[in-house]
Amino acid sequence: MAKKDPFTPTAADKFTFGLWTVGNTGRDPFGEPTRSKLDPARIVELLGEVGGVYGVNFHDNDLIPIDATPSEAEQIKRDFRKALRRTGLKVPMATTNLFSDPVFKDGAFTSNDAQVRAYAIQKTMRAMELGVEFGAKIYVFWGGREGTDSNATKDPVQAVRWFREAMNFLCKYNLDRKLGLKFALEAKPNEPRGHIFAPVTGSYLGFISTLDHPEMVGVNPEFAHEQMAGLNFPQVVGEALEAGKLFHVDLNDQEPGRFDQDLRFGSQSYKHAFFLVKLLTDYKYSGPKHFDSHAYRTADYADVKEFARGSMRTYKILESKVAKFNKDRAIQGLLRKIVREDRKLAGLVGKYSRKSAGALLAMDFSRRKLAARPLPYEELDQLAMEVILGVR
Ligand code: DIG
Ligand code: MN
Ligand code: MN
Repeated sequence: MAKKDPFTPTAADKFTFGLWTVGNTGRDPFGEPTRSKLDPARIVELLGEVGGVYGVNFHDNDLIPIDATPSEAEQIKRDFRKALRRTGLKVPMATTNLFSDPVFKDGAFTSNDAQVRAYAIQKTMRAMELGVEFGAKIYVFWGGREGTDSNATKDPVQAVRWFREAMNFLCKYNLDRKLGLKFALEAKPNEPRGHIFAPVTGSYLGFISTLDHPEMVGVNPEFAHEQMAGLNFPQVVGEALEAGKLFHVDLNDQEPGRFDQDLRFGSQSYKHAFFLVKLLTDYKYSGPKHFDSHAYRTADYADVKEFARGSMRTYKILESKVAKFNKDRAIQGLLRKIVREDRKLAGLVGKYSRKSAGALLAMDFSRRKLAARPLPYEELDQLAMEVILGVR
């Protein structure tokens, strides 16, 4: 009996891809498509052929072209539903395309034109219904066009207020229609706008608390987007997890200082990828793991399938390395040594009182002694690297 490959994905991993990811036709700002356009049902079949994929996500217009007639839309939905049934794939997440059509050239929810803002809300309500029709439970908002190319064109204060107005309206629509969606806001610092509003996940973590229904809204951090902003993705996701707001996550990869490459997960920054997988594993993240990425423009569809397989396989390989890290006696010994708790201080600092403030003020801390404490971080990082490099 052939030994089971321990890195074979299953639906239990909740790996998902967007129709637009494996369906990416290779077009870029400097070149025409290198792959034929596949219809949604064929993309679902392709993911079924890859094996181990849990679900497929879509923007409204990935599924139903913006100018489709009602009968064309019904046919597309019938074919898509049949392909989902045949492959067993789910639709965990849906979202709205508020960035492709020229009407959104100056933003959607933050357009300077009230009619465009209203149309964007209307389009999103319809897209929410479409997502729920296929079982989506999470609804992502990525404001690709919400921003400026010149600060002269938009008041950043007003932009936040317009965005909040749209989100409050749509939260109420979600409640009113009992759609049961959880909203996940996705940040990106730039591209396609020179400066996108809410550039990083942290911007949204602050914004959510100002909404009428903050409980309904979380974040969808994307690896490449935070890297584009020069941030440490595992730390970004840690903040979202701690806030109870990690509703979804977009996995891919990125080289520093470049356009949004949406590279295959783990193909560049595998140290950050390792610590991200460690965080999601240690904190038992149970949401979808969405590969919002695409194959190189040079790939044909056979290679696109390899891209999808490689994305999931790398995640599973890193999971096995996290298990090694968490069981490694030398590493765990060092971790126990470097973190020093103090019960007396915890009682003092953990809960303010005049008494505790007085006691703290009266304390004598020996700075020199504290500064002299050994912190074997080189040793620890080397051991971590040896796990990642596969020699431990
Ligand atoms: C880009 O990273 C954005 C769009 O692809 C989509 O709106 C969102 C969902 O993953 N990510
Ligand atoms: Mn991206
Ligand atoms: Mn994304």
